[in-house]
Amino acid sequence: MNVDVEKIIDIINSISNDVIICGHKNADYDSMCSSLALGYFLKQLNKNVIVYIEPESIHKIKYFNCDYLLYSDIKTNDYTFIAVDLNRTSRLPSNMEKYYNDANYTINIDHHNGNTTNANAILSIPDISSTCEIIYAILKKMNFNINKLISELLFTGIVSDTNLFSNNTSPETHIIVSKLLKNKIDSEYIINKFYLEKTQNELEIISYIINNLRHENFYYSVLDMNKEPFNLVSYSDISKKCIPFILNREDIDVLMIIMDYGNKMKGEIRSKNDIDVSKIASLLTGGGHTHAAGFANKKKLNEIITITNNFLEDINNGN
Ligand SMILES: [Mn+2]
Repeated sequence: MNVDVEKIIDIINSISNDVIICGHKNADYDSMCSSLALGYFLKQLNKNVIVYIEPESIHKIKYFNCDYLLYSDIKTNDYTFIAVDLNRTSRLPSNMEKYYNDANYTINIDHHNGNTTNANAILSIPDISSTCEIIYAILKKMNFNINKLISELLFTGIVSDTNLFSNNTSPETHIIVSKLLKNKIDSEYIINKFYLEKTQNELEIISYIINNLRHENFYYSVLDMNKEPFNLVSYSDISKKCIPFILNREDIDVLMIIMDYGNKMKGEIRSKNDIDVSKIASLLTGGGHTHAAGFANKKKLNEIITITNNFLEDINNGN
């Protein structure tokens, strides 16, 4: 059932069992930080809550000192499962899907197009910058004290999902950010640490893509994910820290980075024009936003290229 912010507040207030919060697999900062902010908030409401962060990502959130919120072992049978920042249950970490399916009640809070989670309560706002911005709206409406920790978490998620305020923002996003900044958060550190700073491997991937771009109706590059440096960088870091850099090239309007894992293909698509790449992603078993989307399938490379070329040709022909 689709609900609005007011209704989700009623639902959250009425939770009397345990709570498990989980974002999408290959989590980015919007997913992790919205989970932690919501977890912290529910803890203040005296709910028994745990947040699941994939083990390989836990080091990324050390700065926030939220270890006490993290999942260790799930012993409860009576719980509400809150899935954040995802629009399909297949986007959950694979070990968490059964916890979603076994939950007494499911809540989904998200901002991607085309929600298919079938959660008991779905708060889906596709035109908003980030799940962190939705969490802000919920906390604000509940008159919850947005302290420094919450401000840092929400700021980090918004920076990550908007590519440092370059896309998907609204006037409201900037108003919210200005309020978060008033809590004396170290925004310079956060922007550098979580967004601008790159590892040597990330820079090598950027360099590889720049030198191996192919062009048909769109620009694309194929990464062999079983080889270095590609297998040394997480999917979300390739997506959030490397791809925006490539998209800066002035003549690139539509960009696809195809990641070949041998047994499956994954891809990230971006556009700078009015082409809705979530439509391309849905043809390739995926989804996302108008200007940023992703997919995963077992198709051959040439099939992926052909499907995308055909879609873009249809648009060029005005169909
Ligand atoms: Mn997000």
